[in-house]
Amino acid sequence: MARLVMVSNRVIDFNVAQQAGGVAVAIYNTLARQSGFWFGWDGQIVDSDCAEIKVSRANGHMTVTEPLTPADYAEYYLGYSNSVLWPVFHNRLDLAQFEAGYYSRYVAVNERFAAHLAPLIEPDDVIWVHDYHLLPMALELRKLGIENPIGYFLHIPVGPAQALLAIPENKEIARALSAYDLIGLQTQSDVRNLIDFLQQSVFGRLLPSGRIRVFEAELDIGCFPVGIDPADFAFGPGEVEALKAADTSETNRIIGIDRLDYTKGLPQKFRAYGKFLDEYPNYRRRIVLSQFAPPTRESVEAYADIKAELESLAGSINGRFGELDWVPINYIHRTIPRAELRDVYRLSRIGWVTPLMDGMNLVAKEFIACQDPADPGVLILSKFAGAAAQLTDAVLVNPYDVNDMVQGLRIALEMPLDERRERHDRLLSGIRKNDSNDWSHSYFSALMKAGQRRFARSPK
Ligand code: GDG
Repeated sequence: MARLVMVSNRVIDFNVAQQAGGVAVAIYNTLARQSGFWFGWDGQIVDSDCAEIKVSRANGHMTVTEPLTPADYAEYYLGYSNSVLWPVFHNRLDLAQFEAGYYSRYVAVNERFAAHLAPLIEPDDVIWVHDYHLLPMALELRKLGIENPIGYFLHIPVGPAQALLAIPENKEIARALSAYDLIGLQTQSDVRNLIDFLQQSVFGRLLPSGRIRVFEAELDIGCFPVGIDPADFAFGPGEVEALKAADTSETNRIIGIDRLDYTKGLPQKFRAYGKFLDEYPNYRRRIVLSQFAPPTRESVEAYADIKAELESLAGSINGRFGELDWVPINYIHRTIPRAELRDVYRLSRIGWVTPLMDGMNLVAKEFIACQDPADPGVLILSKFAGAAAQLTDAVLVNPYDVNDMVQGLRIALEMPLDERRERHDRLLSGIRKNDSNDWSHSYFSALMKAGQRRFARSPK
């Protein structure tokens, strides 16, 4: 079988517990099943131009990593990736910072990664690049003569073409995309938006085959919704009993787990929770919202703003409704160990996942996987998460509409057991069917086919 070379901005050490972040979780699960290696940044920032490349092997897995310089970190990572591409693709043009210098550093880091990766590529390797940090990777690898199939999967959503067209380098981005054999996206709506963008930015032409012609290339763009591995969240014999015995809480826990990101709709969630307590006083003392919000990209201004806003909202709700023996919001701004996630999900009656826009959202799927089928909790899910296209049996809400959020919470809290079971049953079978294995297999085989088509077309 072909070796799979995964390329992503951040490589997570297979030796350490997994950290927060959906992309790492998805790649980690795939490489646990297929031979190959994982290439990217090791998370270190080193003040030197002669970056040292590290090869590590652990439990049969290989990673090849290198550090970034402080300027790379500021301009490639915090700058172009997280202050331009992330907000624009999430349709937040108001938060985009189009600073001079960001783009050239972004391309330079991609060029350097490609120069370090190219010598490691063998003829039968299949290269799978992940996410918005590495959009130009295929173009840079092609310049170095790499002819292997190269696929790209974008984990984030694709906002409307009008937003993408505002990026000063939008034509360069379209050209960079055209160097891939296959572009994978999370939803059909993302596929439509990207095609629309390519048509408007560089006169891309939709072909009868469904592919799109961009410059000289014929691109495949498809929808491959990322899944989880439900086995990661399974409970062994006796584990649930021990967990329940240790749980002394008498309130119904509502769980939120989101990186502290402005796309995750956390202030909207807190405001809706405050309104709910106001309108339904009989629920006071009976529920607690436990919101984990691990820190992320803290040096980007927009992230510091959201942190301050949330702290103030949590403080004012607790101040207004709290009692000596009841705190309505339990707000935790730390990363929790992955091993504990499963228990927290299981002990919660409600999973409250209401991003303003999200590529997929794995937390929604993880919550479902952890529930007791005989007495399951209820998932409240934003209509604007990619996951909503699949998880139609969740209580779907509009996070911008505070009344809809309040009613969603009420419906979830009051849902009868029969209905909870039926909904959970359908949700769980969907998650099992479209799991992470299915995601990587279907993407990988589509990439092999797309690679063969390009090979057949290229001049001999
Ligand atoms: C991107 C896209 C897309 C969270 N907090 C902790 C923790 N997590 C884990 C969760 C989950 C993952 O991180 C988060 O994944 P999401 O999918 O919810 O969100 P993003 O990080 O924004 O991921 C997203 C995803 O890529 C995959 O394609 O779904 O739309 O934005 O697995 O459990 N894990 C630990 N401690 C925490 O505090 N250990």
